[in-house]
Amino acid sequence: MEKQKRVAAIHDISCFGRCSLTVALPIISAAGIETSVIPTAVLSTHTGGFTGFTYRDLTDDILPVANHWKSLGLSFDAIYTGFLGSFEQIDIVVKTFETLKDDGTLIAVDPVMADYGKLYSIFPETFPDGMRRVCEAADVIMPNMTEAALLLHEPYHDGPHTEEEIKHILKALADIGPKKIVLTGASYDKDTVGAASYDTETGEFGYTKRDIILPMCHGTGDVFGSVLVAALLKGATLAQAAASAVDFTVECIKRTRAANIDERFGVIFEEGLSGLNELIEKNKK
Ligand code: PXL
Repeated sequence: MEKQKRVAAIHDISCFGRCSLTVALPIISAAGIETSVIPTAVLSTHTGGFTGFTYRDLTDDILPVANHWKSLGLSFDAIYTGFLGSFEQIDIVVKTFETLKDDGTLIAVDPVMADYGKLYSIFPETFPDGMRRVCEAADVIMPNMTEAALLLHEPYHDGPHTEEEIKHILKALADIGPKKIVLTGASYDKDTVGAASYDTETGEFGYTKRDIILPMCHGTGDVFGSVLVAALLKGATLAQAAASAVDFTVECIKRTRAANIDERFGVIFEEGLSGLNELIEKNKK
């Protein structure tokens, strides 16, 4: 039997609302990958649309956890990080990569900070440049269109986009440092949206699109990122992994829309878990 892969997922725990660790842990585990966690903060809910949430900062615990793991000689096939709770966590997360990575570790960064043309109000204007430093240390990044614009200091506009625009953004993001780029929310016409990818090592550009389903649901970025990381560790190419992430996420959105639940409650991903490995394998062909 092939040796089981191991991921370190470094995100907050939003206790209610299905995002960050409450999504990454079940999804990556369902793909058969051991998932260790470093919680960066504990919140009663995520910050998207809820008010009055509690926030327990765990910034001071991140490096001690990493150092303890290092002392145990643990090694990781990937380190996956997303929403960072404070500016201070930026340098700490980069230090954590340095502490835990070895030659075979894939550093996957979702630069969660913005959507629909706007930086999340909880973050200072200086945050995107900090997030750019985290991306510099990554092997694969997965920004949405807004995050890409902020990382690149380029203007944002709603879709549709031209193919030249998307290729320009993918290449400019690769110039930051990561070898693999997945750009979500890339749209070439008004009815569809998808994920565009660029692997600088193979030169392959990929694109998977689906019909737009409105309104948008919360937590889809973390579902997408978790499937992407799982599929990459299962040997998918970047374009194949992005296709699995799109397929899985769209099924979650459809279920959630059909159930007509509050859009802040995250997406119904649980029903898709038992078919995740099959989906990843199907897209590898
Ligand atoms: O889904 C990203 C995310 C993660 N964690 C927290 C958030 C968000 C997005 O708003 O608020 C706490």
